[in-house]
Amino acid sequence: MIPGMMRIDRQAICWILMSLACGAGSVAAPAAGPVRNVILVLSDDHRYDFMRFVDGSPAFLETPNMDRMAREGAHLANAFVSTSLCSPSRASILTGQYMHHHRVIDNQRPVPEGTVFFPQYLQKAGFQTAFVGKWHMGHENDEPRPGFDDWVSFRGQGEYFDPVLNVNGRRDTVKGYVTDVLTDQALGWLDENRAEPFFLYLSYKAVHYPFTPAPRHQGRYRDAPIRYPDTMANTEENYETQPNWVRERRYGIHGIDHMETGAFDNDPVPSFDQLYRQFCETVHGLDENLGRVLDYLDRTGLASSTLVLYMGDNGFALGEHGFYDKRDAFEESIRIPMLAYAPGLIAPGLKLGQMVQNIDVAPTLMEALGVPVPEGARFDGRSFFPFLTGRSEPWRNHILYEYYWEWNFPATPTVFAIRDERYKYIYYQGVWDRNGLYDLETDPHERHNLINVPAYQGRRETMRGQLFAELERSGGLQMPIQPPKGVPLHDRKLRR
Ligand SMILES: [Ca+2]
Repeated sequence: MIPGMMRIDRQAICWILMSLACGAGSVAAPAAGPVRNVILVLSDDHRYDFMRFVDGSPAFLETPNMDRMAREGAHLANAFVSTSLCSPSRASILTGQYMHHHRVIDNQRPVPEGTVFFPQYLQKAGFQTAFVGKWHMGHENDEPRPGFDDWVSFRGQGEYFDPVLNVNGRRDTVKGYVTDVLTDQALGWLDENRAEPFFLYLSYKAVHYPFTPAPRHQGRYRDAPIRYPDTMANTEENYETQPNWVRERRYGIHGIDHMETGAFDNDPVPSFDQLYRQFCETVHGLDENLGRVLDYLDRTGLASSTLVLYMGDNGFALGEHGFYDKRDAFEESIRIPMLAYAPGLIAPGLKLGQMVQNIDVAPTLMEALGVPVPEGARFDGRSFFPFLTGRSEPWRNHILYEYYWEWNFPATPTVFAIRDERYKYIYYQGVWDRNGLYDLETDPHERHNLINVPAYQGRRETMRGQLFAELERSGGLQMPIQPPKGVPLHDRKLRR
């Protein structure tokens, strides 16, 4: 797209600096990793289980390309975020750090100065880098960010149709459906920059609310039957053991009784069924575009030298616990879809059960590309690359989760959680009635909170102790308090 002098100059300077660092007369060797190139594909709010090949996926949903990635590559079946919100999770992907380190704590404020994104390391190592799509860290700013030779983005959430794209500093309206448009931009960049090695970050707006399918897919699942989650109904059985805030969230914009309504109690509530089907139709268009990327790699021969990692930025509840959002630490919120595709490197049909997280992506992709982690870089995550190539090594047996209460969306409290392969302990800062403890094996829908069951007191104490010890060691007990900014949404409405 922009073969400009800027890039050439920057790369040339990098090579000179690297040569100097290696001693007079020597030339730094380009990275020689297991793969030459990486395409990181991110989607927004795509649930981990809304891929047809996954058990529990809606039976009518068609995702042939995600199915293909799983069949011909790897499915990371236990992938999680460390915080379930767009901007903080994106910052964790790009820095390899927990939110309590990178300090992108909400969707409104810009990234703190001095933040280093891992594509900056790739750039220094001689890779061509490009960003295409939704950035969403700093709401009003669509300007190029550090780490990318080429840049295509838009402000904040962007639009589903005819987006105004900032292409390397120049704004233009591009006609079309945003998922198609972003794929066009990404493939256009590949066409012009096929000189390897490269790193392309393709970040889709889909499936974020308002779920908007491509016109060609509108109504595709019009008559599809919906299987409602077990925990969706407003019954005592569903809420008896949960903290009060869980039931209360039903009555706000992140609950199914008032989701996405206007400011007044009597504003009409959209049809849950229709939203559910539109979500699926939007996923279908996302899948179709993922297929365009895979087909391009096959057609050009790049497939043999390129790793494609597909993932979501956070989960999304569609009725579970009466919720219609993310942010919380229940499974639908913290799990993400993740697929890796690299023919010749990743064995077809590989299914990985290790618990991996968004903070692992940066070290993983750097290892894939053979770029050493620079001294002074601080990754909280670890590379899971060895697992993709069939190697085994010791791995974590639990993950940490954090979310800070937001002025603008007050229904969900501050959350700290620890999840191992069977149990999850959730601590709510400032909530007085009860915390959470779930046995995911006997209670996968997290309906029965065991926090006050005497037989589980030992486990509760142990997990809480471990959670706070690890947070303290990591510096995660210093929560930033920001001055309120923007409008707090009047979340609580009358019961219906
Ligand atoms: Ca998101």
